[in-house]
Amino acid sequence: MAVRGWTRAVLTKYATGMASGPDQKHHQRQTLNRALPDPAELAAGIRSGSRSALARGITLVESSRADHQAIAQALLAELLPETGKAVRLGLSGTPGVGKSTFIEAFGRLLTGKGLRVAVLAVDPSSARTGGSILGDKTRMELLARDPNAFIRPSPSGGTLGGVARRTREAMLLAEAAGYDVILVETVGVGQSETSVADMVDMFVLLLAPGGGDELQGIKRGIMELADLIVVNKADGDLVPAARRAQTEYQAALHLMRPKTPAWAPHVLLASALKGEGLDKVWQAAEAHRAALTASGDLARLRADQARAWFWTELREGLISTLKSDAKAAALMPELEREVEEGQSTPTAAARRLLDLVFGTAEQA
Ligand SMILES: Nc1nc2c(ncn2[C@@H]2O[C@H](COP(=O)(O)OP(=O)(O)O)[C@@H](O)[C@H]2O)c(=O)[nH]1
Ligand SMILES: [Mg+2]
Repeated sequence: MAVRGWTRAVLTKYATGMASGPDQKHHQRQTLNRALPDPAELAAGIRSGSRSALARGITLVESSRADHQAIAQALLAELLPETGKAVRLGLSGTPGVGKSTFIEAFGRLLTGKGLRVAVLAVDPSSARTGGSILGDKTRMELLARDPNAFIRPSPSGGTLGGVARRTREAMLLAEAAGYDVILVETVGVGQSETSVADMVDMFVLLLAPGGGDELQGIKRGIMELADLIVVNKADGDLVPAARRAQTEYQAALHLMRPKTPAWAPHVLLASALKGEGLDKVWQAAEAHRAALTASGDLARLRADQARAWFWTELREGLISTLKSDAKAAALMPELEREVEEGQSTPTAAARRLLDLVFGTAEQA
């Protein structure tokens, strides 16, 4: 396999960079083994359900070090046949809507049914805020201690694309570890909803009860992503407002074109705080999965997502190849200036850079 060949090359490179005496060699091999786990061994640990092996695998996936990435990719290649079995759910909502409270209660409902639940997050702002999950882990205290749940905060730092990729790969590892449901949380800011919707089977939008103007504040694009809307906090004095919101959102959804004829997005009421309405949310997730499996949409959706992810990787890989090419990197500022000053068209400037690195069909 190409990935394995590449991994071996990188590992060999690291291993051969070591000192020569037999003792030293032995010592350094041990150090290497400690620092860099064997992908097959780690895969076995993850398969067996070891939480520390899964956590270690995710740490490798999140690392930007070339040697860590090589092992992470070997690990993923090893475990790929065991991925894809989980129900992949996305959950989004603005801060304060009750995501953490919901995940705690919903997660415990699922583990109570004998299901194993992994909670991951996509939060590109987590470097600043400490993470959407980590920041309020107190709201998930019981779930965090549940042996059938695994909670992992968002990888910190990096671009949304980078964070999303690491979360996708963490999701694959969690699936190989036998988790039945993967919940991917994201804070409702900017593009993160789209990137989560692009990696899950079902996207759930959590909203709070509010007046009519509430509806105006929600971007149409975000509502279009939703397979299910849950109006949270439908308890106490908020019940009438929650019912009104349900009617309004339902009317708004009717005006949108559904993603597939197999599933009509709809609006449920819940109280994460009181644990009410959560069973209905799970029933909807099961019905969604059954409908999309029967129609063939689930397989198509996942194939589309994998293909789109491949192209994203390819684009990002090409850009970083260009940037790490010394000649190209040296030419870039000059080309940027020419484009800024109108001396060159962006097309021609990009062409020159590509020709420099890859050559042209004419030259070949
Ligand atoms: N009344 C009521 N309050 C809730 C409910 N769910 C969450 N909250 C409260 O809303 C606040 C924000 O909740 P949190 O889970 O941290 O929201 P997050 O920022 O989306 O993760 C907290 O004070 C929660 O106790 C609910 O179903 N009903
Ligand atoms: Mg939260």
